[in-house]
Amino acid sequence: LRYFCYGCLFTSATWSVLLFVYFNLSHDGLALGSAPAPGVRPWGSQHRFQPRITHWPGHEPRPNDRRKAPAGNQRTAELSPEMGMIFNEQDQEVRDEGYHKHAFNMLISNRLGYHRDLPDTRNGKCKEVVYPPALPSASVVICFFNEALSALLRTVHSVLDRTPAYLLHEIILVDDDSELADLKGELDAYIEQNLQGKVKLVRNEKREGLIRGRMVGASHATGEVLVFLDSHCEVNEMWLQPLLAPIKEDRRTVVCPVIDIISADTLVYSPSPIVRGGFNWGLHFKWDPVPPSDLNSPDGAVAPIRSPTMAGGLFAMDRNYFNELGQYDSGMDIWGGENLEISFRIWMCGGQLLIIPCSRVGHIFRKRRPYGSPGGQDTMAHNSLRLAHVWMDEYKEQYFALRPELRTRSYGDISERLSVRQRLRCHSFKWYLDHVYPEMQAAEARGKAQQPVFLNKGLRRPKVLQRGRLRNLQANKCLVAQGRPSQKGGIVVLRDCHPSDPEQEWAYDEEQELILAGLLCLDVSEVRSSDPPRLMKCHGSGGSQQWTLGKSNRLYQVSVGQCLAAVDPLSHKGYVAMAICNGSESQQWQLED
Ligand code: LR7
Ligand code: MN
Repeated sequence: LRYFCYGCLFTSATWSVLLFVYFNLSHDGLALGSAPAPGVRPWGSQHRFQPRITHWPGHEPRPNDRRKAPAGNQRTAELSPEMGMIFNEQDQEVRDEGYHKHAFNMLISNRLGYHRDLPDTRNGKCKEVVYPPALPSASVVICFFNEALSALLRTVHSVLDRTPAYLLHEIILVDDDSELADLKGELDAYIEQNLQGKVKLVRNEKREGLIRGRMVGASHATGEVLVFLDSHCEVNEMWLQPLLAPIKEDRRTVVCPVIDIISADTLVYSPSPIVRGGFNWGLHFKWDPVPPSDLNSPDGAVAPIRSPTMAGGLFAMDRNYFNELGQYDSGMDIWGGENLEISFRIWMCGGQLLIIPCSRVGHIFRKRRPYGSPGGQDTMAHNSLRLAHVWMDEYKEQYFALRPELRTRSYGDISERLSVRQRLRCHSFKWYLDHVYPEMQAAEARGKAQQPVFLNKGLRRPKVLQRGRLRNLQANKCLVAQGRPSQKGGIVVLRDCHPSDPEQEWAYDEEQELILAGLLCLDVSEVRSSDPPRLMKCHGSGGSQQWTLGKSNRLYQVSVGQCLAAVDPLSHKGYVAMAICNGSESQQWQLED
C-alpha cells in the first residue's frame, strides 16, 4: 500500500507534536481563524448551527441527528423515501420550481438542510491507510450559476464538516452572475453571519461560464493545492487527505475522487462503482471499466487508478502546476469540453491523472442541464472544436467524420493554446492514445467502440418482491393499461379485475418499480407532476419510477411526493391521478394474487 503505514512508527503523542510543529512553523497560512487544536477537529464540530429549515412535519429535526451510518459498501443512505412528501401547495411550488430551475428535487434538498450524515462508501481497507500528517493546504473553488441555495450551502458545509481545519486554506465561491435573488442577499448575509473568514465570495460581473469562472476562482486562491467542486456536491469522510498525499509526492499528479451518486429525485447518496474516465470520437466523456491489470494490483481496492480523462467537475491539482500547465483555455465558453482538454494536456505534457478510490465525493446527477448559454450557442461544440484543433493532431479527423458540419466552423483564436503546447513540449496525440488510452484503439480494431459503464445502472436484475393485481379499494377495480400494456407513454386506468388476465399483473421489485405485464414501468413526469402516471421503459434509476407500497395501503410516488388516487371512483372512465396523500379510501390499493 502506497500510503499505508506512513505514520505507523509514530505514537499518537509524537503525531500531535508533529502536527503542532507543522502548524506553527510551516503554516502561517491559517487565514481562516484560530489555529485548531492538534486533534484535527473539523470546523463543523465547533460551528454547528441550525439550517434554515430544521424539520418537516412528522419527523424529528435533522441537523443534530448524527446517527452514524453503517460502514461498508451499503447501497443507499438511510433517508426516508417519503422525504419529498407534499403536504400543501407551498411544498408543491418548491418542488416544481426546483425541478424547473435546477432539475432536481429542491424540496428534499431544502429539508435536508446544510448538514447531513452520509454512508461511508469507501472500501473498508481505506480506513487502514495512514496519510502523512504534513500535507499541502487546499483552496476549494466552487463556481456556480443559479444553484439552489440549500445545495450550494450543503456543499460548503460538507467541506467544513469533513475537512481538518489545518488542511483547508479557504473556500472560494465564484458566483457566475446568477439571476436568482436568494443567491444575492440571502447568501451574502449567511456568509457574513456564519462563514466569516472561511468562505470568500467572488462575483463575476457577467456570465463567464464554468471554465473562465474557475480561472477567476483560482486566481484568488492562495492555498498550495486547488480543489475544484461543482456546486451540488457533498464530500464524504476523509475525502481530502487521499487527494493531497499523491500531489505532495509528485506535484504533477492531478487527482479525482470517486464521484458517488446523489439521486436528483430523492437526494439519496449511493456509492459509485470504481470506473475510470474515457471519451469517444464525438468528444463526449464516458466512464470505462478499469482494465483488470490495474484493478488487480497488489494494493487492491485502495491503489490510485490511472485515468485517461476526468469527468471535469471534481479534482485537485497543485496550484502552481495548474498555472504552469496553462490553467484552462479561456476561449472556451459556459460548459463542456474543458474536461477532455485538461486531461489531454495533463497526460501529453508530462503529468498524470489518477482516480483515488479512497476519496469519495457525492454529486447530484441530473437528467438535463437546467440552463443554456446566454446566446443559445452550442458551447460544447465550440469548446470541443478548439480542443480538437489544439491537441488532437490528425485524429481530429475522427471528430469531423462524426460532425462534418463543424469542419468549417470558426473556433476563434487558438494561438495562445498552441504556444502552451509548444512551451511545455508536449507529446503527440498518437503518443497519448498509444500510452494512456490504448483501449480505445484496441476496441476499434475489434470493430466496435468500447462500451461505456453507466454509474447508476446495476448489472443484476432487481428481484421481484410481490406480484398481483393492483386493486383500488374504493372503486374495487384494478389498475390496467388504457391501451396495450406494451405501449410506451400510455396512461393507466381502473377496470374490472380479472384474476387470470396476465395484462393486469403487476410486479413490485426491490428497486421499488411497478412493472405491468413484465413490460413497462409505472412512471410520472418530473417536470409536470400534475400529469397522470404513464407506462414507460424501466430506467432502473429510481425517482420517477419509484413507488412505496405500505402504510395504510397507500401507493406513494417518491419523486412527486404524492399518492396515487382514483379520480372519480364511480365513473366508468376509471381515471387515476397523483394527489396529496390523505389516507382516503380512493388512495388505498392492494397488490393481491
Ligand atoms: O455558465 C455556467 N456557470 C457556472 O458556474 C454553467 C455552470 N456553472 C457551474 C454550475 O453551477 C456547476 O456548479 O459549473 C458547475 C458545473 O456545471 P454542471 O453541474 O451543470 O455540469 P455537469 O455536472 O453536468 O457536467 C460535468 O461536465 C462539465 C463540462 O463542462 C463540467 O466539467 C462539470 O464540472 C462536470 N461535472 C462533473 O464532473 C460531476 C460528475 C459528472 C459526471 C460524469
Ligand atoms: Mn454538476
